[in-house]
Amino acid sequence: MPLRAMIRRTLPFLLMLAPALAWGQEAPTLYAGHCAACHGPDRLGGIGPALIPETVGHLKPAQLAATIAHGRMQTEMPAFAGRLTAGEITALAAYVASPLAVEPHWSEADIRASRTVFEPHPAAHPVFKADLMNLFTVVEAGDHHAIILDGDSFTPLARFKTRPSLHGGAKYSPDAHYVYLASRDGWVQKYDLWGLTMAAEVRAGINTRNIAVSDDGKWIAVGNTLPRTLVILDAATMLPVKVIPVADRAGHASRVSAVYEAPPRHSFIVALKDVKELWEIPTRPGAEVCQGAVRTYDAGMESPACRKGPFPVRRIATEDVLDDFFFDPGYHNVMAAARDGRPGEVVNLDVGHTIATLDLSGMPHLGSGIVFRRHGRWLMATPHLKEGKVSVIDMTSWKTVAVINTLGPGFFLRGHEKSRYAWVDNAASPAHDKVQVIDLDSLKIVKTLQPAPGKTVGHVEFTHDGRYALLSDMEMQGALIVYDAKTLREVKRIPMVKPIGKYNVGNKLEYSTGTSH
Ligand code: DHE
Repeated sequence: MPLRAMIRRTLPFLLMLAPALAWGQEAPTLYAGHCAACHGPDRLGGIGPALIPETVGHLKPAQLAATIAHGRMQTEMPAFAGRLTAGEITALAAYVASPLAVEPHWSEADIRASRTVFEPHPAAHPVFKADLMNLFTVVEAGDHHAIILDGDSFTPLARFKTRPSLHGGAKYSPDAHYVYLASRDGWVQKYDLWGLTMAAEVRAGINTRNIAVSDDGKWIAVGNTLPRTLVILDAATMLPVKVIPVADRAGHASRVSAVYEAPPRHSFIVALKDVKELWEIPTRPGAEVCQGAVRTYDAGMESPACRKGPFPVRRIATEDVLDDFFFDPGYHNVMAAARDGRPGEVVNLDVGHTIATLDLSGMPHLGSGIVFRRHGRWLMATPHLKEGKVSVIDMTSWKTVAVINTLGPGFFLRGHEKSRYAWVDNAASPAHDKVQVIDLDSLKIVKTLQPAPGKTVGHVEFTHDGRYALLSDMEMQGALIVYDAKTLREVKRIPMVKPIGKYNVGNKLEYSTGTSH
């Protein structure tokens, strides 16, 4: 057999074997003996998170090995250092980060069967006196809990257990009755903010990017990477009403990068990670997709050529795949980019195609961007995940008008209509213990704060009135640090277990331009 044909024949077999060589033959047996009871025999999760690359792939092998060796304080995860050798721990760390041999299925029936509704029934009114619009949901990732915090007194009203690995923004129902939380493992939890009790939960996927709530509060869209689906849940029952396979026109499957609600359009907008399409999914009854546009018809007027609802998909061709995106304040345009240094693009949702290119080298984290007005113009600012800089873009010309150098790459940028400052972290750099404050008029850094030397700090959210900025010290023995947003002085420090994200009800529901939605 010629050499080339031999290589072609044997390569797939060698590739199949490669992970086994990396983790050693014994890893699956070690997994079955020590991990399967909590993380599932199929590695898809149980009381512990799924152990698959989609869930743990963002961790370095050394971080995974350290977790196996030393456990996770204040969680059920025990330390295995005494029971397993260093070699066995390294093999297990490689095994749990390796792809599954067969892609798992998670059907509508699986979703339905996973749903639990908890007693008691929905509260008729809030059981507390605190201002509903100034509550915060604070995620304590360290021991898988969330806190409902009164944003006036800065005291917790409730603390409850969540699914492990919550990720992405908490989303509120328009009447502020419920908060919805998503975990990387596909669990969506519905918590009754008025009654301060868990209402329901459902597993909508094996691995989820994020969720969005429709502007009328009736539907939740869940964007998955495993399986390649977008799931629409009925927010009242938390049961699936539609499972949409995510694939382009030609049938190439794709992971979802992110899904957001565009309120004036009454639509979900979905960015796709593997194919060059952006989707718009109208949520109102009677909405159809006709000749590439969303139209709403009265009953009896529908055209047979249209893609009918519920939840028809409008496909918009894009120049590139999209990892991250951001809306203009009118929800006419989407600013989007792949996270690989190629230029970003502006997709106009009204005409349904790309209208401009964005000069965004590096790895912009557009989902973390903010919008603000400066000298009569709307500007957008975004941090970058791989470079210490914030890019400022004019939302009329789509040109980058300033680049603000920070101490190092970070994740989040945050502002508020009533504050002249925006806060940016340096959490992915050696300066991870510093946050920097940008004056939005001069576009200069005016202060660098180091509230807990050596500790990682980041993710700011303002109170509803913009008077205070709340920052996370993200360590296990961490804290929520409250600053006066004008004087930039610390006013309170509340101990918490690795607090990460915090979400103010009023800012989210009123679509504050300084925060994520
Ligand atoms: Fe996130 C939001 C993607 C890593 C904490 N992150 C989001 C959203 C997306 C996203 C698409 C928007 C969700 C929404 O608003 O509903 N995050 C990604 C990534 O692609 C990335 C870089 C790699 C990955 O692991 O998926 C990533 N994110 C992280 C982290 O390592 C962080 C710091 C810690 C963690 O817990 O995973 C992290 N991401 C967050 C937080 C938000 C978030 C706290 C919500 C921000 C907000 O204020 O709305």
